[in-house]
Amino acid sequence: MRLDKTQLHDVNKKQLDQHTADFDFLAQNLTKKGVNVHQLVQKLADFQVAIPSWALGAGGTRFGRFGFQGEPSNLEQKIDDVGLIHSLTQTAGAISLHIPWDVPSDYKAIKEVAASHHILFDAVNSNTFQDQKNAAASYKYGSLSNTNKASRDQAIAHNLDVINIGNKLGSKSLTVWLADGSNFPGQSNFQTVLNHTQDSLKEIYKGLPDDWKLFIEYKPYEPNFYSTVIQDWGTSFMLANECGDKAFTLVDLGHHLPNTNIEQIVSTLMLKGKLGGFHFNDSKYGDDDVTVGSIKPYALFLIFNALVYGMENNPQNPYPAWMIDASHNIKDPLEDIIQSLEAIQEAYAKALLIDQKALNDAQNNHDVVKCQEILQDAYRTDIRPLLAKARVQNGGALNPIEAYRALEIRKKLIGERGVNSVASGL
Ligand code: PSV
Ligand code: MN
Repeated sequence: MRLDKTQLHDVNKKQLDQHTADFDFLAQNLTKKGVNVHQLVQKLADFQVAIPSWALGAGGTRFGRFGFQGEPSNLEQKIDDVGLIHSLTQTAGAISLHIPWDVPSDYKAIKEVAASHHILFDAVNSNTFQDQKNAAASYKYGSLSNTNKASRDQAIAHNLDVINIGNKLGSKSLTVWLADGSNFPGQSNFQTVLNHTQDSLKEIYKGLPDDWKLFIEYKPYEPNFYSTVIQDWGTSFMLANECGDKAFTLVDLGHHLPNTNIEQIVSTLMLKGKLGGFHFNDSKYGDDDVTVGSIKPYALFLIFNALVYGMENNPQNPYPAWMIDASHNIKDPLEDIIQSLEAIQEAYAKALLIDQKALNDAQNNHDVVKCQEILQDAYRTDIRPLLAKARVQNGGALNPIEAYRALEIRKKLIGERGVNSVASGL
């Protein structure tokens, strides 16, 4: 289904007076403080986040999965869902595909569907954490790191296939996340598996087109619970460096042990020009299973402060590829993604409000209290009218969740796809 612009316009109309009053009040105050509001809104309007093709259906846990009615059951429908989110938020202008879950059968047709929604194809993701039907070799004991050469070769060949598929769609990057690791002490030799991983990544890197990037994602644990081969940013950074200039580290917010200082990791990587990709989610205990900004919004703001600083001061770092990477099993997935996008934009806007010049002066004067005041002044500003302005300016909804519900989008999707349609995903 597609959104009818006039319907959206009608929903917005009811909230327009209140929005205008809120925006004018905020814009006046910010202008008094020397903020260029127009520029700020434009930056928000330009900020786009890719939606992973696996997050459009209900997620699951190892204890089961509760489906969500009207899930997209093929790639075209997944792109339609991203199109819906993008129409409402104007922030989701790209999709990130997971191969082999989402291999297009008709490339031309799929590209046309995406183009009709103004959706680009962002990084393509390989999958060497599951054995596919009729696969010759198994990944049970690892993929790129496996001591069995046949498994390594198969995993390398798969990544090269993924590059090929992405190339036909216009993607420009490959994300490699490895589940490889061990469950028990002594199960594997740390040096051997790391060497195999390095060699395998170099083989993949050789097949990377000149204008492509390789993103190497890290994760401390799960599905393996004793060791993970690419467990932290240092390992990823080292592997990326050994591969070459087109290889980068990918930071996924959920892939850190509790209380890790992620903003410091981001700063170090950007200084060294090696932050390539970024996955958004939030977590209380581990991994990535809750909505962005729902648990630690202040931490997200501090991370965005590091990202904004890097984007403004580190020309050696490419513009990062942004993606939401969350998958849980309770909410309507589309509503959840809309909430995540709002939280991302909110943290970004607040980070943009930080008076960097004043902060730098306070840092140089060792005025620690002032440093905190500057950060918290930005964080405590209710910037939501700026987000609404950026959305509406691009043709989106003043309040995407309210519009989604007012337009009964889920009900219509169920009508079109049925109650039992199931999306592939994590
Ligand atoms: C597993 O943790 C994971 O969520 C990784 O973050 C990847 O990005 C994603 O799956 C898809 O492979
Ligand atoms: Mn991820």
